Amino acid sequence: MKSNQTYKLWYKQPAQRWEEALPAGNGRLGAMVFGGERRERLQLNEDTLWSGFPRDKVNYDAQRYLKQVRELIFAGKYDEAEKIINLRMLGWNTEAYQPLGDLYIDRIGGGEATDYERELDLTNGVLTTAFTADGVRFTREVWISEPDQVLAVVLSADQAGSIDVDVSLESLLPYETASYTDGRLAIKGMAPSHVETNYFRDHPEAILFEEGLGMRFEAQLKTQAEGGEVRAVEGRIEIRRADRVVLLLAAATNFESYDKLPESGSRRPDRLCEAWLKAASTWDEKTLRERHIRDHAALFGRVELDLGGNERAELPTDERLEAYKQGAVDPALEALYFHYGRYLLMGSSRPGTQPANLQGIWNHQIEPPWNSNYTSNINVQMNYWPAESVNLGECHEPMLKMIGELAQAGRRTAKIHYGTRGWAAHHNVDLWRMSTPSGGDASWAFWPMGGLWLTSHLWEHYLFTKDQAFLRNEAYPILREAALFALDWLVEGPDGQLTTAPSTSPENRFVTESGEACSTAFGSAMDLTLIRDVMEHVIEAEGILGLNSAEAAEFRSALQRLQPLQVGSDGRLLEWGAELKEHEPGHRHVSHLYGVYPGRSINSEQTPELLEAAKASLAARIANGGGHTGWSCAWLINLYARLLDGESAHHFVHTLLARSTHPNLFDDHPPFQIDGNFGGTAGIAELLLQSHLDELHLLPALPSAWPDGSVRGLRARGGYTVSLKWQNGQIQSAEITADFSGPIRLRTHRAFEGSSPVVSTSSESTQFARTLSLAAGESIALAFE
Ligand code: FUC
Repeated sequence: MKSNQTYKLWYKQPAQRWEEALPAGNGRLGAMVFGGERRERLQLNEDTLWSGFPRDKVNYDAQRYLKQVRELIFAGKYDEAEKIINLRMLGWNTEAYQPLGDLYIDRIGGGEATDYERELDLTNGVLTTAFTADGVRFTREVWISEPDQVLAVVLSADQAGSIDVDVSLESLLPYETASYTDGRLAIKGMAPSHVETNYFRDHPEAILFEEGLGMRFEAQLKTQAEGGEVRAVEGRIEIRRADRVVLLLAAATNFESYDKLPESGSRRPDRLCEAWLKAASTWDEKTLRERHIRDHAALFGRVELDLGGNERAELPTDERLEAYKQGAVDPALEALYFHYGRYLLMGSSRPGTQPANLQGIWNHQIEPPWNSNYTSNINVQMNYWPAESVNLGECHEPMLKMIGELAQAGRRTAKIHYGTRGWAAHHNVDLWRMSTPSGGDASWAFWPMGGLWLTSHLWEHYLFTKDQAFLRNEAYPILREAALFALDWLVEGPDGQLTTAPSTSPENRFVTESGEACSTAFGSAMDLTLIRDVMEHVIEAEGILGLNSAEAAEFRSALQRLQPLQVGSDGRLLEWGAELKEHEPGHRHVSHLYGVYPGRSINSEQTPELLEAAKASLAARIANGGGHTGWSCAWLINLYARLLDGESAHHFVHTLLARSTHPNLFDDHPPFQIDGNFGGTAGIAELLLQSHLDELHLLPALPSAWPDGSVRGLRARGGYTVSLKWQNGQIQSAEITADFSGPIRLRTHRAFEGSSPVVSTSSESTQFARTLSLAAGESIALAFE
């Protein structure tokens, strides 16, 4: 197994806890593989298995208070306004993503295991566990196939007749088991009709089961053994003296659509499982494996990052991470983390599946942290930050589809809660596309801007693909309605400018005059940035599509009157519309810096003063302890990349890995939350290539920790694929392939054929740029002088 460790996570012992197990997934079906010697555990997930059912969560009372709350805010009575919001204008929490069950493989008889190894090979998506017992070498392979929609476990041994195992399926949810003489095993179960938030353990029945309301699920397993005997006994399969065993598992729920009660539909999990198992069984094991690898490698193999220094790959990943924490220099571990982020996105988000939630698709708890939902005030967006740039554009699809569904569901929310046109979503979303505010506190729950932020993903997908049909038919209508919501949400402030009220800046608070912590004011920088962006995107989209709607004129005039971002007396960017003292100066959210990243409206070319203010805000946040959760740290990497500060960015790459990473390289908020993995992956790409300012900036912020390296296959806005090589911190070669014909401006730190030096207001080093024309499909290699 030890050959080519570059793309492997590997360990010398089985996982003792869940965060040491290794993930497999095909976007829909997920497994955490523990690699136990005596007892193998595969903890299983299916991405539609959630608690709850479609139900109306709007708060019909909310709008009654809107006018009064606005008046209080403009009178400076922020805490009074917030009390009313908390009491009257919020809603209920989301439902929770559920664990499906566990597949156990118990080894019967035999002695202690030695020479143990387990690994995950990112290149082919196959997990392998191997050990020796009683002189026999046992090997187990696991993969989850996207084309065949099954999980496969292959048990083999180097001596005939040595496989003696019992196979069983269990679930934490109520279930029944059936085993069949032909070696089939099934569990049928039911999800809770509701999981109530119960952080304080004060709810006597937080997990509720109601017949007809909870979703149904089923998992079926099929056994194929060579040699030996297979018997079905009381809920388990006994396999004795086999030479080789293949277990195929399929799983499904009766979920059909976010707005349909599963029980009322016609989707039969049993039939789906049977059909998948039947179809997968038509392939022999070798073909099944090849079909999986072909599919996996086609996506995974598009990008290759080499940051050098691969010596430490000889260490097991947990020991390697430990050494890194102690100060070992290991750029190849950072590259592995990048590749792992790509693997995780492929594993948790494929066309037709649900989007990656707070834990991707991997969850073992009925009451997971924050319901393992879609948190849309940073987290679910961060999950998709790398999607386009690391060349996994199709993995973005589930997110884009969810935004479309939210745009439907969010119309009632916008109308009933706020009396506006368009659609709105708030900071928490679930399988049922909840778009209303959650319960709790205004600081997180009152944030009708979630939908606006989400729409930036539609726009970005267009920018990267230039897919006009997508823009016309999918993105534009949703963007337009989001902008209509924004238009109606804007109010005239006392100074006559258009602003937002009530307005929060995700989850931060300020101190009121009476000394209380409060989150509700007007005109937060993030609100204003998101509103400006969405209106500009609609106007731009109309230009591209040759449309000229009446609303676009309204958007234009609103943009003229929109309150601008402001710089405070200490040179920092104001987070709210007035200069307010922060309650937690090192807060983990840096929402006011949205325009630096993931947005682009704060940049050195167009808004240099705001950029300076953003830098000052960022420095102050960090000086006060900011960036302390995994995702928060990952955001800092991306921000510093955009500030062209590779050294600071790398400092946070290091912090993310050293402080916020589990032994299986899952991000640790704490607890496990997958956004940091994706944000880290996006940040590493952003250090090597940027394209947000209508040009390709090659190696914009290369950290000195990566003096020599190469990257192949990154994507840039405009439809470009880019490969780069560098040595001693200097770019050596660049190859750019264009999907479309047209001009392209290139920029980098070293002169190349035909380039001229660039005078930049903010960058400290000289850069060189040139505009050239490429034909569709054409590749060019730059020659450096
Ligand atoms: C946001 C963050 C928290 C956490 C939660 C899931 O509310 O502020 O840190 O990540 O989402």
